[in-house]
Amino acid sequence: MTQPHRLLLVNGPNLNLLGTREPGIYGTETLADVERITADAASALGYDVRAVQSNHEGVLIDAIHAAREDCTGIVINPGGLTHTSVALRDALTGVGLPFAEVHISDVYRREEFRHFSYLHDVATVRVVGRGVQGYAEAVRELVSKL
Ligand code: CA2
Repeated sequence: MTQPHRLLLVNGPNLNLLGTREPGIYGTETLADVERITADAASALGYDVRAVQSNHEGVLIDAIHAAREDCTGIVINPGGLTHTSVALRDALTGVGLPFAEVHISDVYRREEFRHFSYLHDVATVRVVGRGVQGYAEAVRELVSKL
């Protein structure tokens, strides 16, 4: 069987608020912009993207499980779950797909509680503090390793 040329893009809690508040930290682009930037970067490399955003951990975990069927990699910004969720880590390691962890802001220049990531040692690629263009960088770095 030929490999699917598809990436799953996962955005976690509160990222639906992008572009509406905190522009000094997250910029002025919206979630729709993030999804377009990611899809354009993927398309240039012959990949399409299925995008999911949810404020509910279980919805994210179900989407990650479903990616086993038809995706070759995952680009994920887990939002605040980065710093709290063993369950999200277990979902990502459980499906075994290579994944890129993205953070729009430079979490290492923010509060101490944002410095730890439950994904840091299992992510294939990490892009931190590069703004929303970091999603495009993540696609390119991830695809280069697939
Ligand atoms: O820098 C990132 O991308 C984060 O993953 C964003 C999370 C934060 O908890 C992480 O520490 C770093 C928060 C996403 C919330 O996004 C908002 C966007 C606009 C307004 C309010 C929240």
